[in-house]
Amino acid sequence: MEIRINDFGSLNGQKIYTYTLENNNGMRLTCTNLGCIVTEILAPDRNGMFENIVLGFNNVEDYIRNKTYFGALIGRVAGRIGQGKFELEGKVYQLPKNEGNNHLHGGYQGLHERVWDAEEIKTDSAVGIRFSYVSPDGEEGYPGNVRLQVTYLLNNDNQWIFTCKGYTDQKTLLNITNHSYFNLSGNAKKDILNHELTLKSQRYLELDKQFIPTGKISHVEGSVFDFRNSRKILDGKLSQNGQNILVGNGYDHPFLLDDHFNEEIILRDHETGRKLIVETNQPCVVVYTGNQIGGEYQTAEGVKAKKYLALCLETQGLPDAIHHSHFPSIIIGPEDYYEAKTIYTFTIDD
Ligand code: FUC
Repeated sequence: MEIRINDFGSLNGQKIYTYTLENNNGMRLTCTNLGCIVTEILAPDRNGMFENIVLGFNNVEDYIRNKTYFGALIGRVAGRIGQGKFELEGKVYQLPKNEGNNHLHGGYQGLHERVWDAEEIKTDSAVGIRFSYVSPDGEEGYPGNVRLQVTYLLNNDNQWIFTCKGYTDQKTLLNITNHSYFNLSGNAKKDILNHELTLKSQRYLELDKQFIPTGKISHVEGSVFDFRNSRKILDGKLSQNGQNILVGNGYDHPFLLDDHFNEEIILRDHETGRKLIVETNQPCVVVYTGNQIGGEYQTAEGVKAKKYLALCLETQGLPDAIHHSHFPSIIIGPEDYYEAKTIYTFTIDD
């Protein structure tokens, strides 16, 4: 196992590096100190061929220019906060409205655009990086000095283990995710419409026209939101369900997870045999099928941006939780701390 460090450019005078973690099976995960972005994951197909299975860019400028959040750490609060406004301890906070009338993914310069400190980790069974950052009181409108520690480990079981710990000196909101866009075909050769997804989830959140949860929790039974026995992403594209049409003919929905650390999320590409298992302590996964990907940019492999080029499996708390008292709370205070953990296992279908 080894860690290789390379120059990746700079941002406002701060040096940006890539850290390539490689395990004994030849699997590789590359990340950077810019926004804890995962830029590349090389995983084998059933013939042992290693290809990149996430979307990324090959330079810092593209990451800053294109607001796609490829592979980035998202926070302080992932997802949307209606009108960017909330009340905490009797005080009203107005966050930047960076998407229409709402706040999205931590604001204009969320955690994905911050330069983090990085420290190498080497153990008997894993290599990794521990990223740290202190988000000052008032950053992007949020209260409290928040100390964050993000760890990415790659072990010899072909697992990427992502943990995020957060401590605050004042009551605040915290809901962090990693925004990797997966495409198991390898080097984004094909779109993800034939990828098959299995979810241990009976319920999902209904969205309004601005993609904010209405508060209604719907049962998946009898709809294309039922992934309990697996289904193709294509079903969501073809669906006449108003919820699929609303988000651009696909999925951009939070699914409540019924189980944890028990293969609750599985993504498969039958053609290459690649299988990704995602397990988490977080209450939900936002399944976003790349309905908004497009524009004048290309991925690191030179693939032109287009709809359904990849999909995100964002493990997190429920979006807009601060406005819905029946959603699990995302408030943390100085007396407690935040800890999110997600394990991604890259394997091959039998
Ligand atoms: C996901 C979606 C959003 C947005 C963003 C880039 O988290 O929920 O709709 O497009 O990614």
